[in-house]
Amino acid sequence: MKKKLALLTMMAAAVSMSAFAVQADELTTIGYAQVGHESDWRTANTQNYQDVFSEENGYELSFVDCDNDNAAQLEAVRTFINQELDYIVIAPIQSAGWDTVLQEAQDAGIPVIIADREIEADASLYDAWVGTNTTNEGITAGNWLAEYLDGAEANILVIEGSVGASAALGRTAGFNQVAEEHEEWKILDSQSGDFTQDGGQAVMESFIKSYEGQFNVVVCQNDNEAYGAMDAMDAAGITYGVDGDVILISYDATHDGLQYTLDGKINCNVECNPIQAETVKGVIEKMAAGEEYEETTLVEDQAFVAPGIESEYAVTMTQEILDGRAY
Ligand code: GYE
Repeated sequence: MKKKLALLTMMAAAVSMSAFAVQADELTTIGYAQVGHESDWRTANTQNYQDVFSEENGYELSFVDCDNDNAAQLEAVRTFINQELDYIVIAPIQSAGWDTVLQEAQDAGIPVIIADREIEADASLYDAWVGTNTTNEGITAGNWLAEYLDGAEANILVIEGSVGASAALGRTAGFNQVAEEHEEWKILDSQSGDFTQDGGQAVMESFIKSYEGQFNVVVCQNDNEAYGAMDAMDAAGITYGVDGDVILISYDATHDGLQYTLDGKINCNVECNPIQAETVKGVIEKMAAGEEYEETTLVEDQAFVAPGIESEYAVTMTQEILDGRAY
């Protein structure tokens, strides 16, 4: 009896293995060259891709954390090409330098979707783009500040994101576009904090050494930089937020960033939505079915302000809003 049972068990295993093998063959292979792990935003974005491009959803995700290393990202894309994956998704660390590797992917017949950030490459070199308009985010931050200051003077310090990243370039360009309309504003300095908390703290410490007592606005191009700037200002006894001497503006509107906004520590937080994988999956599914698909999909953003602030450009934070956030 035991022998028969063993034989039946082996046969069942063989059937399930062959079924698995068939299933494995049917999985759509996706290469995702991710910027890195520099921020809470990035963590949320990575988790979103891992949740959406799962085996149970019919995908095999080859995920590479490129650790904000541009050479590593180009190498990851070339590896995807050599592995002949079905689709390649790139969240580009840098805006520049993509033409050659995109041509290689196109020559290999592998569709490429650029996600999150933008690149300086002809649109004919990739198949679709899904991301946010960071220039508009900068304009929103500037418009809110103008509304909040209502003609008052501003001496502004800016902690920029990673050098060469479209998210930093866009937010800087958008904010500066509004700043140019206000002769009562002066941008005292603008330096990169690499989208990290350590970077934000180091730049803020340097700013305090150079400009203590001269500034009343700090703009951080993401929440993690804002946390670092807050630590530096706390250490220097500089107050910020709705009850402080310094107006603090941040971007990303991640959970903790919105908690600080709800608490009045951050005056205005301009959202940049990291939940983009479902949209990318929708584009890929249309490509696979040979259907028309959107070559450009803008992920909607909004802005939030601390309680007590009413704004044409932003929503006033509440606990209910915070509790309802996806990230
Ligand atoms: O603002 C930042 C992340 O590319 C929009 O990169 C993204 C930016 C985001 O590190 O937190």
